Amino acid sequence: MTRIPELAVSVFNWAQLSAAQQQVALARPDLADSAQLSEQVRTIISTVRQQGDSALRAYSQQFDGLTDNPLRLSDAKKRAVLASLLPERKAAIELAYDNIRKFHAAQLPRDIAVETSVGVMCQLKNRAIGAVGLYIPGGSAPLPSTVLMLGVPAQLAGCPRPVLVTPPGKPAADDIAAEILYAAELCGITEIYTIGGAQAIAALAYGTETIGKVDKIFGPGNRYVTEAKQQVSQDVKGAMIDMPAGPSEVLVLADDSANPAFVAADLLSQAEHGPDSQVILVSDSADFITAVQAEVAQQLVTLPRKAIAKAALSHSRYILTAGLAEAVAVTNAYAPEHLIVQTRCDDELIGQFDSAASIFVGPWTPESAGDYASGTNHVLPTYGYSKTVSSLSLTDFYRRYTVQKLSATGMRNIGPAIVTLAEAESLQAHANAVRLRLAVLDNSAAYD
Ligand code: HSO
Ligand code: ZN
Repeated sequence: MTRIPELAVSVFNWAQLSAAQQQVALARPDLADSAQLSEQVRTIISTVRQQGDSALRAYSQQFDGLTDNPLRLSDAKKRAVLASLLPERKAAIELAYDNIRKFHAAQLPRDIAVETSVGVMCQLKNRAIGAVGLYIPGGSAPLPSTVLMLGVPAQLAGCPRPVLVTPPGKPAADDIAAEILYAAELCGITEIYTIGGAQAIAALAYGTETIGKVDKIFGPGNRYVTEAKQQVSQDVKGAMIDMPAGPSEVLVLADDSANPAFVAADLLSQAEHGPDSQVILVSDSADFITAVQAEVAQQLVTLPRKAIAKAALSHSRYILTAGLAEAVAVTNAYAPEHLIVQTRCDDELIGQFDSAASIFVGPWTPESAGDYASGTNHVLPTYGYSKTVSSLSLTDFYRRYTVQKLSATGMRNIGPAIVTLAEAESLQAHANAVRLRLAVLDNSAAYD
């Protein structure tokens, strides 16, 4: 007999809550003790800027207990680690790589050229970003899947310099998981550094003796990494970042046609990510919520990461709604990173969601499918940002710019309107730049 641990999960009856209570029910956890955290991160960044590699080595000693971090992973070490990769893991990484590649290749942005008036040619062009830094979390669960989610679009876009950083391994800094290295190899990433945390973000953003500066930094990380990304993105000399982020989250919307064991497993798969993960169940059936609670308690006991999952579940919520329309409204108000829908009428509901970052439909679509192998990207906006920020896509690895060219005819066609608009804004120099040209054209028929 397995012992079922006590889980104090709050069940809310939505219709009985005041507007203020509803807000509390959908509130995200407060982001850490920010003033102190941001000061610590600021210090780390400025130390890396001043002292470069030696600061990285010192932090490696301080945070990871490593006396001599070589920083760059050598080819010899990479080959040795890769030789240990199990064949079934290799095959699984290849399957995931293929699907992620297929889905992202279809997102290729197209250059456009439009003649807006006769003789006025406007173009929109896409060019891959030059150097991209890919942050792969280490710690309690190294994530080779994240290498694919960042590395595949970087490869498809043709970014000339993809750089991977990941926290050092144990007992030696360059003991990096073979799965991470194989995923990197498939994505054509050769520059790999064994550094993590805010110091790795600082090194990517500003460069050191060993690590060349990058233009944009991608990938998830802990509070320190997230804060460091925020700080370097606010400095013109720093680097751009992919998206703002908070702790990972899932909302499951299910009715009593769903399988409580499936739903419980889906909630737990998110809960095991970290103690601050958010897990929400919204259902119009009280009996179903009770059944899921029992399943969660039962499945939890067998999980190796039960302590983490339990911590996450302690601030998860079960919300009972009066019907599915209300369940959709609650979901839209929360704006989840991941939304799992398991109801009798999934297809009717899908069009009604206006703010989820990634939607998983029906009993055979766990979040794990998108986390690993279906092809969609698992780097997603959290913390309600999905109302306006999109999931990571191929276009994030490009910059867009425009090109325009007016012929003499084009200038004749739109010049007078430009003069009128410039005068309306009292910007005479703007008007003159056009007037001078129109005068030349007026005096000569030689221009077409
Ligand atoms: N659910 C995570 C991604 C992930 N899950 C990686 C397993 N490995 C955030 O979307
Ligand atoms: Zn996951």
